[in-house]
Amino acid sequence: MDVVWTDLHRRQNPKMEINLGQPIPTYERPDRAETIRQQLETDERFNFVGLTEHGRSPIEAVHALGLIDYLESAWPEIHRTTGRHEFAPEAMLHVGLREGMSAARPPEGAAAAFGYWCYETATPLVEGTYIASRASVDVALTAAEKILAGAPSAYGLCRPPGHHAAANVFGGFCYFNNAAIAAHHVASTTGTKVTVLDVDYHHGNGTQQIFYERDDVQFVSLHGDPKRAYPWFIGHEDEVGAGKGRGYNINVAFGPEAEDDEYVTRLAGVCEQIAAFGPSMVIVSLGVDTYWNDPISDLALTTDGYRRCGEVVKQLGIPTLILQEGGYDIEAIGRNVHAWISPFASSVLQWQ
Ligand code: SP5
Ligand code: ZN
Repeated sequence: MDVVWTDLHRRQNPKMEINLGQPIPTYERPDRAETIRQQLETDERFNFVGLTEHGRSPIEAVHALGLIDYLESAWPEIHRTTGRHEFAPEAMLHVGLREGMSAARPPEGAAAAFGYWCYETATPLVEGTYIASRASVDVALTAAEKILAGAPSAYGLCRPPGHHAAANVFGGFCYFNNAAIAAHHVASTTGTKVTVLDVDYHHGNGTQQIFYERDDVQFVSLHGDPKRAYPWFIGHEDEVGAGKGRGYNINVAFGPEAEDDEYVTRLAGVCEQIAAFGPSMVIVSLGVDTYWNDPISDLALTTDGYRRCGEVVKQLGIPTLILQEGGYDIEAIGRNVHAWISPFASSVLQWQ
């Protein structure tokens, strides 16, 4: 199986995030991707390939032009006006701020405009954020094209992750929504249906928002209940899609400490809904922050549980694109990703 990889991810190297009001070392670090790469390199079934550049247009089909322009151009001005090497927003556009009034306009200065395009504090800009984020999208699109060319599966080692980035706003370690951009690219270029299956611990709020009113892209997310987990305000089970998208958004919210058996059972359940939808491709937003020892999450999956998850999704028999999202126990992230994608690497099953 092809693994799409780039070392440009290393350009995304912020030092901090704000946690409970205090700066702490960020959990979203370059060694996450390096550890996954090293683990997969030990298995000769994985074939590492570089990215193909796809330009801005697949991103423009999903995200606001203003958001893309902001990420492309803000850094030099922020660096010049603040002197900082890393920058996070001061004020963010809260829904109540202009209640009953016309929509807000972005302020002129790039530092102040940060809070117009970003909704939280753990997603800073550094000099290389844009180039790394663009490369992460290209990793996803390059892997998608392996499948469009006939491969039964491919893995894109995306970093930074993407699933918290909505059409008009970024956050949650994510800048561009890699999985959503790949899903729209596949659905729009082939005219077929696509499912995004998000198994990161955190609800894929950005992907849900982007496809909420669409019936050609089904979004399925399994995650910690937003009653107690980031992103807090979205991801409830009664969010089922709207307009012609009604019925094509499926949320499964877990209580704390859910273990392999419960998780695999509920994953198998949603796989029946995926099979009923009948997509030409399943795009997995793969987070392994559901691991029992993850430092920021509270589910209790094991490495063998990830292998079982991969088996269940593979049993669908649908071409599957797997894209990396979260996972913050860096000691375990390599073997957990390896366990999840391993069933797809087995050529014996691929040709059945
Ligand atoms: C892609 C992805 O996994 N993004 C996750 C972003 C989560 N950011 C905020 C998490 C807040 C967790 N606070 C718990 C701290 C436990 N020490
Ligand atoms: Zn996550």
